[in-house]
Amino acid sequence: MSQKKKFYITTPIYYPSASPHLGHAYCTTMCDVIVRGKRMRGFDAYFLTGTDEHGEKIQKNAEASGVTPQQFVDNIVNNKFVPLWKAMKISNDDFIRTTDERHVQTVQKIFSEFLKNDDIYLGEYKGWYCVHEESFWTDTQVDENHLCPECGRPLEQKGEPAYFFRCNKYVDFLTDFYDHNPNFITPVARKNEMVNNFIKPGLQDLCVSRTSFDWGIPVVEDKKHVVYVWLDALTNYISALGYLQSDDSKFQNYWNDEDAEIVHVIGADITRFHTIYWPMFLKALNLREPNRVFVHGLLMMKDGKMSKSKGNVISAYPLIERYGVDAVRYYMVSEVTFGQNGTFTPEQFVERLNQDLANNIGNLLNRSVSMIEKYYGGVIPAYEGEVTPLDAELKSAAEKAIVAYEALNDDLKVTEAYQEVMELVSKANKYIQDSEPWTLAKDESKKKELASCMYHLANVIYIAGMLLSPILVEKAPKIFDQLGIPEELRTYEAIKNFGNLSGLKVQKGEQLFPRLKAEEEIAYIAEMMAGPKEKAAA
Ligand code: ME8
Repeated sequence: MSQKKKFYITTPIYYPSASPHLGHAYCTTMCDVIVRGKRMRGFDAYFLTGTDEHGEKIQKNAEASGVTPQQFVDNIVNNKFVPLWKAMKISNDDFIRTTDERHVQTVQKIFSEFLKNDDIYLGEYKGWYCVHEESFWTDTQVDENHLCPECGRPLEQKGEPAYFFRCNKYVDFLTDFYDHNPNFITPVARKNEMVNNFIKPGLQDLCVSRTSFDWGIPVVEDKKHVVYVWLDALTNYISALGYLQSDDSKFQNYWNDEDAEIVHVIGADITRFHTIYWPMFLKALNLREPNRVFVHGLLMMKDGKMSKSKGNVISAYPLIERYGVDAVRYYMVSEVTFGQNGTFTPEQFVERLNQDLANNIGNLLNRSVSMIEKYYGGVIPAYEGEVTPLDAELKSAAEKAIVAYEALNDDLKVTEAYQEVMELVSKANKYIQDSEPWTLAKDESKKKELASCMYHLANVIYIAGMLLSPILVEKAPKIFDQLGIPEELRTYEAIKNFGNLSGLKVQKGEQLFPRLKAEEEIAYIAEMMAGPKEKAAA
């Protein structure tokens, strides 16, 4: 049996009602950075994303476009989502669509199981319904203006026969589960919101079927009903692994094993569904719970949340085209602390790339490779241990950075983990200033110090390049090329062994992180935001 630690990470499955914007790309990219980090460290990691294709809203959008719902979602998924993930270099292992037959069958079997066990009953639903959010709200959650508490749109009163999931049967389980798993919902403020806003006031049974539209998974036992979208949608996390299907080996490997770490990454708008109903469904199925639901913040624009109606939606494409995918990935990880809200501005985008990539890592690489060429004909001098106190300090900082990086990443403090790396890079730049290799080079008696300085610089860039490789998917290999790192040393385990690089031949290549002309680029992005252009699918 494999000894590798198992790790399963998911994004929300997005609605293919329109093209994905920078916010969707943000969530998917953060998950990609996390999973690449885990794979790099030797985990048996599995990454799922996909699309949530049923529901009234999609049906209405399709009607408005004069196509069938299936044609409508096929078009958006194949021409917008899949190409964007390819362009962002997203390394998902699977892409689940809720219209996939495998998913449909699993949902129907789960529904039948719930009916059989009396977890679901037929009743009459009356409530305030938001078409946009596809959720009902109770009287106590809606104020006198009858606007959706989530999106602010007008709600409609609706009544219809519907099946309900007996939430009350599982409330005690849930509160007990929260108590015993304090990290289940992170950041913790989100847990308090759930308890105070939904659980304490008394949880109503959840509507799990609808009859007023038919774009959904039919309830086998009662064909007038389609499965209401949240039971359908949440099930994706296990249907994609083969739960209740003939081949459930992935389910057994990544879910049905208490030692597998399972993480759902979501935005705050869907916390209720993932932290209240999903654990209840799993309990009713007698399945284990995920380890964590990580609620990330929103990427906003200066005038608030990105939304089509505001016309402030920005797509990742034009940014990737102009600045490269690594720049966009790096910006997302570094600018917005994972778990907090952030605002996209052209000024901060350009500033971030210039400060961190051009001035910090780019500068360190250029200076170091140039000096190794100048003083040693491009050959990294032999590692002779730490010759000066400055060498010792730098090496110790590098070792500490690796340890901190692992711990922060394991705790999903992704932004902080990469800040550690950039701090190491800053220290290496300062080390050059403090060591003054140009002075050492003039002094015959300082040959040892100069060689050691060059060696330490190369080794620290190597470490930083590896730690940044989950973000800089294109540039990290080019950093290694410039340092002349052979394939067998391009592993995470290898960087833990300081002193591997003696005698390697560096090779100055293209400028990997050119400095952007701030004014020009800020104007360019601002113009792009004013009239977002979208690249047609390749
Ligand atoms: O809610 N900034 O799909 P959805 C950051 N189908 N992230 C953002 C964002 C922004 N401005 N806007 C959206 C659904 N997101 C359901 C999910 S899961 C079983 C079903 C991200 O297309 C964020 O992760 O509305 C949010 O939770 C998700 O997109 C919502 O995507």
